[in-house]
Amino acid sequence: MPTGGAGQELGDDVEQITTALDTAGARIPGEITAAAHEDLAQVTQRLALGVDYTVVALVGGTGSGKSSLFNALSSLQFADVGVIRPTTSQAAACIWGSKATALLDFLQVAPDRRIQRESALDGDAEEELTGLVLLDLPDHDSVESTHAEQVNRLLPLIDLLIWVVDPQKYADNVLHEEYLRALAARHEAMVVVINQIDTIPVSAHDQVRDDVARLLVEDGLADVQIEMVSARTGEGVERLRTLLAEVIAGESVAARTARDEVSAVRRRLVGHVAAQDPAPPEAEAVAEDLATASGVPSVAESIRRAVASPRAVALAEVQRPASSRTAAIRDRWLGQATAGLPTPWREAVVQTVAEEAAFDEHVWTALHSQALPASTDRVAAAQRTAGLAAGGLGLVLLIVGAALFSSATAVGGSLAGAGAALLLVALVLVLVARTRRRRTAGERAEDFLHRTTAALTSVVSDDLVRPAQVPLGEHSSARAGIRGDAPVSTTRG
Ligand SMILES: Nc1nc2c(ncn2[C@@H]2O[C@H](COP(=O)(O)OP(=O)(O)O)[C@@H](O)[C@H]2O)c(=O)[nH]1
Ligand SMILES: [Mg+2]
Repeated sequence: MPTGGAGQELGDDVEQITTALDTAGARIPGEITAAAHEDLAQVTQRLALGVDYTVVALVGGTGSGKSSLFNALSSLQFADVGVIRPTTSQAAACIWGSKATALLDFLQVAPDRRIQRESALDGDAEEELTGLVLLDLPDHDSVESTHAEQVNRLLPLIDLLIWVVDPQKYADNVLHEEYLRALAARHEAMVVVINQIDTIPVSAHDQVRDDVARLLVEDGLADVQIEMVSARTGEGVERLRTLLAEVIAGESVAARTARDEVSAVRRRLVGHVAAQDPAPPEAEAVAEDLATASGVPSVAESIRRAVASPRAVALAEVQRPASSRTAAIRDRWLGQATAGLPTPWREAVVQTVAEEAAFDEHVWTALHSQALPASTDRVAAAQRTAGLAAGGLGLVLLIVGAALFSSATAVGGSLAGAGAALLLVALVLVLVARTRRRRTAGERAEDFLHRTTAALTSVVSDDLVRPAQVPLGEHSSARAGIRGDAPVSTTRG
């Protein structure tokens, strides 16, 4: 098989879909998977024959000049021409550029009926025909049942059917042959070649062509191209070779068929994966919902107020959320984590995450195990106590100093001064204590909120997110493989 090209690409496609089916496993119904494998096996078979060839077959009645044309097109004297043997009972093949062994084996062309056109010897002249497999088929009027079978194998692989007629007998052996009509009906890429035009006068050419065209129209083959050639003189052979080169430049029927089969397999599978990969919410977001449901924000607020206050205030406690609340939060997460998934995939996700009761228990354990902080800042409390004491003492000194002022001015003045200074110190201490309490309050509330949310996040992570990642990841790669947007794993070349 030639490397690269459509064959390599389609082989990668088959591998990609096969891997996707393996990944999906039972999440795609067994009969669907089995049918897909069967279709892919057929594609593989096609690929084994090679899809980068262009198969051109010469058909027509005995003596029309198929074998002669085969020789003219290949510039070889390989096919048996009628003068030596009246009919060709065995197919012959000329191959340009490769051996096409599997293909010719499949078509039951005997090894000694194959000839290879070595492009190396021919140079550029034959380059444009590389990949061509030209077949000289057994004469259809000598066809036995074994040959009919050969033709049936061949038909789906033919890229161009060259129907050879001669100017004398075209009317009876072209269009009134059941066999040829059947061939034509099943083949859209066809050209009718009127051979042996050297045997009729040039003046009769148009007449013959018009007659054949009319008969083709009558048979519903109006679009078929007509070429006039002479295998003997070589007239028109070059035009035919140009036509072959054009067919070769396009994609082969086998490649197109394999591609269609691959697309059909993809189409049948695509409904068994989601159109989009679900995007479950982050664990942090779910943890915040759980925290709200358990009153965590109000507990944090009560911590802030209690610690900030100089008086002793009792802290609020975390409430166990109603199990219906945790169940609803779990359900909502599951809904988003399985959005658009076909049932078997959704069930796979549902089965892998923690059950309602377990989740509810884990949430409570996480909440419960978060210790509440102390409601007072000791340093701030001490600062405040010292401040109040200094304030009291300062006040006493001020009063005593004021009382002594008239009798002992100097002593009274100093006492009052000291008292005023102490009051100032007291004020500073009380203010420092208040600032410290507020800062500590903020820190402790924040810390509690943070610890609790982190604990809840790991519950959500352990119970929901992480377990679901397995089936969701498998779905994602199966989906990509089925749709054909997964990166190709094999190395090319
Ligand atoms: N004059 C002339 N004779 C031809 C031409 N092509 C084939 N023949 C002859 O027609 C006879 C049958 O040719 P052959 O190639 O064996 O036809 P086949 O039975 O279709 O394979 C042979 O005697 C050929 O020499 C042609 O273009 N001109
Ligand atoms: Mg022949």
